[in-house]
Amino acid sequence: MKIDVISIFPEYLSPLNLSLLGKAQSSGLVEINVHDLRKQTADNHNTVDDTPYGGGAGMVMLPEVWGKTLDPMLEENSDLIILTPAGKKFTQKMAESFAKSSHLLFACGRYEGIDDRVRQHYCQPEYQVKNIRVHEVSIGDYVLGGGEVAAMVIIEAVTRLIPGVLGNPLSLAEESHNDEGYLEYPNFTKPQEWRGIAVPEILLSGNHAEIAKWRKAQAEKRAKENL
Ligand code: JBK
Repeated sequence: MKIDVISIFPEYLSPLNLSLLGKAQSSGLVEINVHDLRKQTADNHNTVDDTPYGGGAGMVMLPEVWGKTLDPMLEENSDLIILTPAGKKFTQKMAESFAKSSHLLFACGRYEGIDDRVRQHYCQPEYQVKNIRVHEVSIGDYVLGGGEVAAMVIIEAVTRLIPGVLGNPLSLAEESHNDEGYLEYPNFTKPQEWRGIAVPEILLSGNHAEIAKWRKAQAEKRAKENL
């Protein structure tokens, strides 16, 4: 899978070279390139934004600098992902779908976002016929300084689903067949008693059917409490 990330703070994305993703890159399973949006600016000040038409607070990113940056990167069969608090909420289902793509391109906006004509432009039929899909995605209802961290969240969730990226493929199989509530039961390891608190008896019983039932009940209880 090829991943391009466009940002005015490319250094902010350096964690992508660490850990699991660093290994996935050296092994050739994933190729990540981070691009500086300011490389395509036309003026001495490297301007990337301007005041919004219609007034209001903040600044809006200029469409032309995005167009110049994206045009040469958008080859056939690409998913352009625009990070915005107004986007569709990111889910595991979306991660599974993006994991099947050959090319993900993340547009990280800063300020009040990117001029909407950028999205409109790449949604046009000439791009659709090239199998270029545009997605506006949000990782949650809170205010971030920009889309960089959101892009990293999505990249981590997606790349670990690529065969060979995860160290232990068994943990993937377990997640998928348990689907939703897979991480939601409480976990325990050694020692059997810690600071006066014992591990629930059932987990020491060796009765796998009863353990599965107990975990499901615990997960449901937690889900209710966290509503
Ligand atoms: C937020 O993806 N997001 O969730 C996001 C992207 C850019 C700015 C934001 O405030 N929430």
